[in-house]
Amino acid sequence: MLAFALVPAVVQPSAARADNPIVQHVYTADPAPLVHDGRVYLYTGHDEDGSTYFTMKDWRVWSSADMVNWTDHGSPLSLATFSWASADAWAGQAVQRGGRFYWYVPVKNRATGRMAIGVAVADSPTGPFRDALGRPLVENGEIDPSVFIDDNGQAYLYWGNPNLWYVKLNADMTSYAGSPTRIPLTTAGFGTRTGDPNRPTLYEEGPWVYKRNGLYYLVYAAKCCSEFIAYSTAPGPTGPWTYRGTVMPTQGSSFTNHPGIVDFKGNSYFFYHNGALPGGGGYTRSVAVERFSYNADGTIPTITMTNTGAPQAGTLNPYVRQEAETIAWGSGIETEPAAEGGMNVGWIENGDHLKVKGVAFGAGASSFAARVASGSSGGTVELRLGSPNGTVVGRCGVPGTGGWQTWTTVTCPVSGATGTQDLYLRFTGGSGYLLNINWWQFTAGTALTAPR
Ligand code: FUB
Repeated sequence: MLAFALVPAVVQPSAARADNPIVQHVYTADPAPLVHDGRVYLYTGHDEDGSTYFTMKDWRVWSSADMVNWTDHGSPLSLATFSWASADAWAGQAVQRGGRFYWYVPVKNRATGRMAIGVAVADSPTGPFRDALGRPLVENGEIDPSVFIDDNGQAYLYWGNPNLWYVKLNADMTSYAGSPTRIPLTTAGFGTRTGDPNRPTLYEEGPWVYKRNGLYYLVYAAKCCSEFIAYSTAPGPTGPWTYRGTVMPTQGSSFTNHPGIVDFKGNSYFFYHNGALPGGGGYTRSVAVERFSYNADGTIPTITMTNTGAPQAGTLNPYVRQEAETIAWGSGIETEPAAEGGMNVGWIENGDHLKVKGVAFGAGASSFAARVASGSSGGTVELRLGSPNGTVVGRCGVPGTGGWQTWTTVTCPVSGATGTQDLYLRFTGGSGYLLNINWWQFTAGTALTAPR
């Protein structure tokens, strides 16, 4: 934890909400999910606290094995990654190819003052990402790149507002063949917009392209400036597109919305953003997710925003090390890079808590260990079931360790934690910041020894 003067403002969610939006401690926008190796990685933008414009400086990565407990991987990509970019870390998408991860993002080119598309590359889905080219991949003043790789290996980059463009990417994913082509925005392809003679169709921005059962889907934000999500389909990756209607109606307090769709563990998921957190709105957005099923004819049903979100896909194992920043709902906390690696939860005050959903204790846990640090006099980690005020199954004292990144492992006995439960780590103590927590792990059975 840094000096208190540098502490960011905390987004304070109300305790009564359920588990959607999926991140509570920062505002997130423009979701781009990617399934890799049994997890869904979620790439988002980041709206600054109190923002009054799309003042966006970095992107964030999150991941989950169950769609409800999300691990914060911090910010492995920012404007600073692109030496030629000056502003506007807007909506992008990451894709995987040949063991590498390519993240396409729109940013403002300092030299031209126009929006351009940059591409960053990494060897892991969580980065670190580096600028692949040292210059824009393509620049025509338009935004919101989306990449689709067809079954034959041909990759396509789509982007645009107010137009819609595509170009064929080469196999290196960082160069392209031919020239960008403008997709005809016909009313047959993209619906009819009334009231704006300059924009006769509904297409606005945020394309998301994928293929399912041989049909190509193009999902997008429609009709500024109380956007809804619409989609079109085509027999091929470049069209001709046919307008298919609404995926998500206009709803909530954000005037933009932004789609991302993946299949994960046998179900389909629709990611979007809204202004549903306290302080939320058009420039302080939050990413949320809903599970859905395609209709039998392949059409997408109308999906509405909820504050419950997707059901949990599986359970969480408390008997392996879990990162403290794996959270279903956080109240009052922040995260930061940990000196030991990864992220830790910090800025914890009396009464703050973390919810971890669907924890499979099975026959029972006997002890709890946590990796903690405290630059003050510490506090207590209460282990509660079902709610922040639910049954206490353990209490772990945390001493002052001499620094917010001076880590030690504390253990405490546990009793009464059986079956599958929502676990709450509730933090108590005096005034001010109490402690940081990096990871935790329960031990099964009756022994009261720490697992490490
Ligand atoms: O987040 C900035 C911009 O708002 C995105 O690029 C658009 O898709 C809209 O969501």
